Amino acid sequence: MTAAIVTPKATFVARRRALHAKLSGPVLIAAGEAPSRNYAANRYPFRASSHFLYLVGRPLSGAALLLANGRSVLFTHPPDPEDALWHGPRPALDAVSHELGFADEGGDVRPLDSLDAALAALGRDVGTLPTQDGASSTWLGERLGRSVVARSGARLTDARDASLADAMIALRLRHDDEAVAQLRFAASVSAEAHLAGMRATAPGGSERDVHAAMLAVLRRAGLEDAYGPIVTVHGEVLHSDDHSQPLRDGDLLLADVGGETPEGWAADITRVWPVSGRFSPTQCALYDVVLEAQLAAIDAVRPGRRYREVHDVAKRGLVEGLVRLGIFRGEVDGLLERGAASLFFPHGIGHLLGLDVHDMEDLGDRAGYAPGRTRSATFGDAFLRLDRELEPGMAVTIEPGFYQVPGILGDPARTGPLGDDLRREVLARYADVRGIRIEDDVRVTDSGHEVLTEAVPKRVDEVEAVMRNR
Ligand SMILES: [Mn+2]
Repeated sequence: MTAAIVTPKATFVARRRALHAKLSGPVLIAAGEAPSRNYAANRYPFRASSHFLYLVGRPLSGAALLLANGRSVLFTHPPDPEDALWHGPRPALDAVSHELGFADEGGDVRPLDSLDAALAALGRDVGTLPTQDGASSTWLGERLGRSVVARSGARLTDARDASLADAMIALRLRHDDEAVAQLRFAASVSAEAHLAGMRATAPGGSERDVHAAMLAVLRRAGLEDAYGPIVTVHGEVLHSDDHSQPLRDGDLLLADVGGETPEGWAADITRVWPVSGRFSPTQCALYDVVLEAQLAAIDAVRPGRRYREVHDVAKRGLVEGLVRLGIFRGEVDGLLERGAASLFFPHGIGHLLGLDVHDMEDLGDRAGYAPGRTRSATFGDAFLRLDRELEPGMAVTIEPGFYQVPGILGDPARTGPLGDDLRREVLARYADVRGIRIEDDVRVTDSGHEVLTEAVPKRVDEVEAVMRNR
């Protein structure tokens, strides 16, 4: 098992310095609150804001980082005699200051109840970022004397907030060496989880067996889920969160599972394997079509390449493969123009990966789309989450799929343009494939790319070999 990696405090100092250099005024970045579940004292596990984690590295619930006039000041809860009884003792503020590098950079760590006075001294003329939930927005809004938006997709109407968002994006788009080490750690443990999932799969079992085996690997290594795990024999339900189905001989199981490190860095891996341990000939044929499209898309990842073109490479590879199988008839360019790819692959080829599994999607498309670019209006392409030129240091996922979604294949508005060139009598032979997705995490290097998740087998013979030895 890979040992946990702790980012040195000098990295957080360097990141805060880099942000200071991009700021034109004071900013406050809140960690967020832990929301309560069924009653106030029973809380959801706390997950700090990714922007806060990027700059501070520790999930300090309720804390906030103030960057003003070149100084970094962390406001957090001071030790309380009650802590020892309920949660264990908290470190003294000057210990936190040394541990997280604030002392080293001439910054400071102060009690949270002195934040309002510090903000008042700045005339509360302070930029901030959208929060993760309503409670955090309320808290932050009270501090700043204005409303602060919650959650993703929010349009930033305040110029100070927009400028802070752009500064964070400029830093977080390209990962530093310590971020890459975290991504590798998340990838390596998540890869082991997928191998454990393959080994826990057997006819007569349940999706829950596989789900539990995969999560056990993550938890033992200290990782939480980076997103809601998908472990399903209904891969055509793109984000299924049901894990209750029985595993039957002849089913394909789709697992989209990735962990996040204690510092918050994510992995995002999808594999598909046969419950029986052997792909049927029809499953094998379609799986290979998706795999070829995925390998072609990964091959296209390099600096300067526009990510939308990588999406197009995957769409073309998929349609070429489906023509080879006889599911489509005709010439590939024309089929693509008539929406052939999105009938079976109705989502984007992937997204940015970092501290968020969809990195910085809390800022809407501001991070994913280069200035001036907007989402396509075309079905399928509209779900593309990234449209930038790739640059060294970026990390993205590459995750094409093939799904037989009844709501799409039964919709004349979608299938009509293909007419008889969608050969349903051929498609009917592939009824034992409901959903396939193959997803890897790929880092853009100076000369090309590095697949961070290559430890998870994906060729048919490799997957079958793992399952033979289970
Ligand atoms: Mn993904």
